[in-house]
Amino acid sequence: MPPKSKPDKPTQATPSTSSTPGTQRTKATDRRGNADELHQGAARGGPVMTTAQGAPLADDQNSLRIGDRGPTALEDFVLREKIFHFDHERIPERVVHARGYGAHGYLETLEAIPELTRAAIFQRRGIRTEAFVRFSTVAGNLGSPDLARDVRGFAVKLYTPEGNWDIVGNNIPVFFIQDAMKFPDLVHSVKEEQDRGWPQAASAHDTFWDFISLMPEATHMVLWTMSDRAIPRSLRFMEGFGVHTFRFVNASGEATFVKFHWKPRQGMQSVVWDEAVKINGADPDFHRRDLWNAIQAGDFPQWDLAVQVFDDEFADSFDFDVLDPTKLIPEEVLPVRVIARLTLDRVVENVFSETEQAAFCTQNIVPGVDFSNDPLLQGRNFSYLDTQLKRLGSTNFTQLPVNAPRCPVAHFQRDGHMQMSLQSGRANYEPNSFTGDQRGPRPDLDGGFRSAQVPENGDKRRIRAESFADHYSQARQFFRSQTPVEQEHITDAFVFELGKCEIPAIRTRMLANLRNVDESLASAVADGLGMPLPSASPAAVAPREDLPASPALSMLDGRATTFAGRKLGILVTDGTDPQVLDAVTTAFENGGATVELIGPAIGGVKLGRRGGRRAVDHALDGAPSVLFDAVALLPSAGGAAELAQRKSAKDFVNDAFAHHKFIGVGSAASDLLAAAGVEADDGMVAVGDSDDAAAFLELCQALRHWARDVQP
Ligand code: HDE
Repeated sequence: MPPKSKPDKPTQATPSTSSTPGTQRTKATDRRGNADELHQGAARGGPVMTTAQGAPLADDQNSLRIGDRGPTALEDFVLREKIFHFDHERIPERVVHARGYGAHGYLETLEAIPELTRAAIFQRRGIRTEAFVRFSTVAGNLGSPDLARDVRGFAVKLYTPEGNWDIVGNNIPVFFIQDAMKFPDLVHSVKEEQDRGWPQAASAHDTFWDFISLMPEATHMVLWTMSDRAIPRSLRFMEGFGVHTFRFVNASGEATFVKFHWKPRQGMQSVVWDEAVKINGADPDFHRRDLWNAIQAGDFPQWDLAVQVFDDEFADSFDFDVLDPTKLIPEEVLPVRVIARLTLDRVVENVFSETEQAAFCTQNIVPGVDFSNDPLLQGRNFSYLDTQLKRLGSTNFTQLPVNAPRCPVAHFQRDGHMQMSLQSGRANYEPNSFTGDQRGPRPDLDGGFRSAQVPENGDKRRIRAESFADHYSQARQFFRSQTPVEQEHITDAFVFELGKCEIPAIRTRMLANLRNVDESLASAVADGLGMPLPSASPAAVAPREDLPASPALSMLDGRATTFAGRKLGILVTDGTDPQVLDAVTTAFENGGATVELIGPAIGGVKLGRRGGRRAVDHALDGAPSVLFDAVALLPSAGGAAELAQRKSAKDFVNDAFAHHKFIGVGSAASDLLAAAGVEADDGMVAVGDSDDAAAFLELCQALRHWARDVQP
């Protein structure tokens, strides 16, 4: 029975004056206007909510009804407008890189390089250029988990005084394919299989490995995606790469080749696979939360923009074709040169308006930058512009605040869906005699964009250059440049991924390809799969043995590490010693780390030694140790005995141990360690009193205790 309505007065909802629900901005610079007006309106007792047309609302709770319990009137424009807009809230997600997270910041030029490029932002040291960066995974849908094994997109939009320059890169310096023609095939193979609709955000399935095993050119990149680079601990702790060879062009029109690198000043760090799987369950938003938290806490992530610059002579003498995006130039062969620093210092205000509507286009370059003939890059230059129209629905997407250049724009592109600018004047064509000085492009050499003058000729053919034919040598070089720990992780990843392939022939074909990379890798993967090793697949060019290891390709080899920017989780209970707790907290916070407390329940704990109550950040059941970079176990004796009975507490310790984390062990934690079946090793340090905190922090600076021998 429907409840009887009250006979007298229908309820009138009074909108709260503290909310400003209709606040909207149309210009990036219009940061406060509307909100202030609404607040002032509210203060004057005026309306706080309006329709999209601006009509003040008296009731946002109830639709317009005929009688108390009667039908809704079609006349209810308030309801219709609200539902109409809601019905159309979603736009198509990106066909790849759907899951992403963005932040604002700036690029500061550290070195003027006018001899290389005439780009305005590199003419003087100290120039600051506004930037927007969007990180992403590739294969997963918008709602997929952050810790999928995948490449990460690293797309940077620089709002320069000469227009927007987008460096749409990845966290891996090479790509799966050499020609844009194969991109739809690659993406189809990795996305959910079309007849069943799974798996989501995973390359561990038949169609992906079918395609990869049939495309030897993908081998180099899959070595990278099977490495820990594909499961970064944080978006802040990964490198970025422009991948393709681009060109710099100076004021005299002289061109050089250039490759772009982003070097994280926070250092590099990844998680292990078992940890990634568990993070995806415990916090699918792990990466976006981490970035948001860091920026909100004022711990602004930074990357150095570094370049590898080279001329035709180097390109001709280099072992591989610099136009082949499945190849890199080792830093030991051609060192990187730092020219600028990127800082991310502001989170977005609205994820849809900014991150979702951000439209990166590889074709967005500025005077002083140009493309090379890399066939993948050339194809991308079509795809990105095209895809924005599909996704954002109008050629006028460049007018959205996140996409709008910060410099003046002047052109005769007119009309189109959602034209936001008032295109005044009589003439909308060029040349014309109405617009005076602004009548056309700048004729002078210094001002306007000019393509690098490069002679081109040749027969028109569909062909893959011979110089692109070596598919295995750099894959081998990458594998051999990894530390044993990293090699083991790569092997485990291949075993896991190929183990998910149902069709044995696909696994066999991949093993045959891996024999061309490294015999020890191929046989370890075959062992892991419990399959015989097939003969090596025929290679178009025999893989080279003579490429020297490149330590720069490893994440662990000789890299300086720090615990700054990382997170310590401290397990506390009633009775925890406040002095030790405070000493550890202070030491880590002074070292630039974040400290979070985990208690048996979210209500907090009552510390020992008259320490009083202490709030905790997490309840144990919701905060597995995978969410932290290191853990400290500081329960009281009674607390430890109770935790020893709880599976979540034993898992907390077990996982921290299994994931090679450093563990600070309080004087009363032994019951818990014993219950978890964990034995002390060099990766554990006693934190029995306050003096131990510094030693614990020092240990944690190595990030992981790789020497710990644990089975995956
Ligand atoms: Fe992309 N890629 N891509 N890609 N890509 C897109 O553009 C494409 C490639 C990369 O945060 C799409 O706006 C083709 C290489 C990033 O918004 C689409 C080819 C690299 C992002 C597209 C490639 C990338 C994208 C999907 C081969 C690293 C996310 C939605 C010829 C250097 C940007 C969109 C963001 C997004 C096409 C290959 C990086 C469809 C055709 C190589 C970081 O246009």
